[in-house]
Amino acid sequence: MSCAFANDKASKGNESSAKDKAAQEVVISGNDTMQFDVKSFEVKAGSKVKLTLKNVGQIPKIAMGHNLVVLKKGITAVAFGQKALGAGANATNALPESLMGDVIAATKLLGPAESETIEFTAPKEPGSYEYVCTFPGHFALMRGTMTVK
Ligand SMILES: [Cu+2]
Repeated sequence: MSCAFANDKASKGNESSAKDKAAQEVVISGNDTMQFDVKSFEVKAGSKVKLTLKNVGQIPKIAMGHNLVVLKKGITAVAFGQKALGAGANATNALPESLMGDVIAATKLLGPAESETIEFTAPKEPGSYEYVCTFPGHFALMRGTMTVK
């Protein structure tokens, strides 16, 4: 009786295709002049993505923190940045919980010399997906596009 149900995984989109190899890695840094060094990158639809954000600046987090938030299709970085402000985004909570419905993946807010690596699955639907830093005001400059092919 021990393992009788071990294979009883629900059919939850279990796609183990042959091309499902190692995760694609993307490394992006943010700096004290509110810039991402990578403003666009490409991923394969449905593949695993390993994304690292590094804050390479020196200004304290409370004044120049950075995160990277990948948005669902059709949501622009600018519109989302404004929405975040409207929802109360601030220097310690840059990404209010109430906005997570628009988000594919997000790093936490990083201070100087910090980095974080997140993993997510790229959308299956090809197209452009914008990303943004939601530290208040940064969306004006800190944004880019993930292209899913
Ligand atoms: Cu930022």
